[in-house]
Amino acid sequence: MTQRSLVLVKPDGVRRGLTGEILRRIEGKGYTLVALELRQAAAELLAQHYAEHEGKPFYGPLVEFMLSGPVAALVIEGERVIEGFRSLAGATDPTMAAPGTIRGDLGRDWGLAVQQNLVHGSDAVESAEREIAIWFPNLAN
Ligand code: DAT
Ligand code: MG
Repeated sequence: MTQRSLVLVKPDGVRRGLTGEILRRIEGKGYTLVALELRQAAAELLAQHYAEHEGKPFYGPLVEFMLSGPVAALVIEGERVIEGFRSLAGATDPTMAAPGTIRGDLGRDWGLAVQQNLVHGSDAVESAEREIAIWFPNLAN
């Protein structure tokens, strides 16, 4: 089942120069890049992107962090890419993320909040469609 997923290299990943390493893992796995853009996200776009988390205690700090610098926004495509990328990314908390994953190998947890976990990846077909429409309206079907 070929799918598309919306992936973000978050500001910590771009700042730390890990964009290439993260792309290497995605391409190495065999997923195809459909879109790739370095972008300073606007607050309104992030509010749409993180609408499911509005009202949670970490929402404010999360949006603030995502505004702190450019993100690399990607659409990737491949067989079961939605769960496949989440598997590459590892658990949300970098300390708990398995070695071998992006967050497990490269995530930093000391003195940082959990939200600085390098990457975002869509978690379901519906959220991928919603997120691709937000970030890349030209690609929306
Ligand atoms: P994921 O990014 O693994 O899909 P999520 O959708 O539950 O995780 O949360 C979105 C982001 O919000 C996550 O990447 C980091 C941040 N976040 C989640 N839970 C958090 C918490 N308990 N404290 C601080 N930040 C959190
Ligand atoms: Mg999520």
